[in-house]
Amino acid sequence: MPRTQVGIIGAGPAGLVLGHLLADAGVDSVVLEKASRQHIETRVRAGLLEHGTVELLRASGLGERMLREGLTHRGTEFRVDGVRHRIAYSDLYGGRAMLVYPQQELVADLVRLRLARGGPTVFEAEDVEPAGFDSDHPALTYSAGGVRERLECDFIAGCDGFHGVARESIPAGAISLFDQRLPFGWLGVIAAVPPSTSEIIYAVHERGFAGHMIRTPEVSRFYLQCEPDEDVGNWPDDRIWEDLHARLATTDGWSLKEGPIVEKSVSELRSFVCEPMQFGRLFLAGDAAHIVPPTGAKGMNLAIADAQVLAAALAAWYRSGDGALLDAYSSTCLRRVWRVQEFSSWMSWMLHRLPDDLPGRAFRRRMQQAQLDYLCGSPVAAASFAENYVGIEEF
Ligand code: RFL
Repeated sequence: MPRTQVGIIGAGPAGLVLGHLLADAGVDSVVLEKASRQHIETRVRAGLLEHGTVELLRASGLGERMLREGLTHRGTEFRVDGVRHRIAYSDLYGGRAMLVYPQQELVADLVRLRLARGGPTVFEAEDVEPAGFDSDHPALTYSAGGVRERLECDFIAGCDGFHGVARESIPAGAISLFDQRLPFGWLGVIAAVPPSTSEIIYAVHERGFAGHMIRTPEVSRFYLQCEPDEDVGNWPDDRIWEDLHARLATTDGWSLKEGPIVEKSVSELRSFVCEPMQFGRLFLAGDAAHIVPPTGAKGMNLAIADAQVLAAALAAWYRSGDGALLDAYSSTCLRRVWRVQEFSSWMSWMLHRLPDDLPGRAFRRRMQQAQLDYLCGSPVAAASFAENYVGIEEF
């Protein structure tokens, strides 16, 4: 019967970083991934890495290409009705910077390094089923190449994202789910054109929020606020460019470069947390346990932070049999998770056009204005933003 110490479901940032950190501590793992290697290495998602995430990847030798090719960022721009306000977050937070590096490139690096180290990894693992995690003998069953396999392990790490099986397999009464859907959607657009900015832009406009993110020197990422259930067919390329031009326009002659749109998709803005992030010997990490609205660019960073906490706890257990860190895993992670939820929610409510039928809309509208005035006018408010955006070290 195949056996490993930690069975990891999912080869996203959480599962792959966990596998590496465990290997560093001499703990074996097997990663079971539903999708193909090619699929996960080309799936476009996040791109902004907190200072702490970068330092972790650097220290564990996982960030060699990231450090070479990633783009260092030290400030961001809030564009309010055409007027620019730059927040130099690096200066406001001890010189710490952010790094722009596409998630799929990081995943590709982590897979390549894992395979080079001989880390067992099964791609296209179908019908993964966690079992026995309420006992000392958990197991994962799955199908590979049409054959049903069973993998015995000491622990299961559910790193299989929001739609995975791990959280679903926990008895409903054993966890509490906190779910909040925001009345905003994002049309995400990727265009094959160099960015028109050297720093990320968050634009507040009467038509709705617009974001100009950066991925690589050749490719630009844009977001346009839309309805949460918007049909992407409502957004032909011409309309996208027209709205980007309008919402990102400035009073000082800045211009937007256009190029071929290579991808567009709609996602709703949603907050979700599962408490606790553990049941028996099954531990949830990353999007499997929580998702945040993308506004604060935190999801991948939280996933990697969970992996770091879980790896340290498992390493301690294998080293000395001490389960204290494992017992504290959920509460340790949730402290950071809720801080990030609050920050991401605050940013989301501040930056989006409020739906016409939102109760108390007129009052909320004035609250938004007051928040923006404070953020753009007060160094103390800007410093608080900087600490949260770059990632609070102590959490
Ligand atoms: P992932 O990356 O979803 O990986 C989970 C993996 O598990 C696999 N899987 C299964 N494997 C086996 N059996 C099953 N039954 C399985 N079910 C699923 C999946 O195929 C997948 O490979 O979760 P992880 O590791 O927790 O990482 C989380 C991040 O991917 C996510 O939080 C971020 O992408 C969120 N996010 C952003 N985060 C940031 O930190 N900065 C950003 O700028 C940022 N921008 C974004 C984002 C997410 C977006 N989406 C998904 C809407 C922008 C967008 C558009």
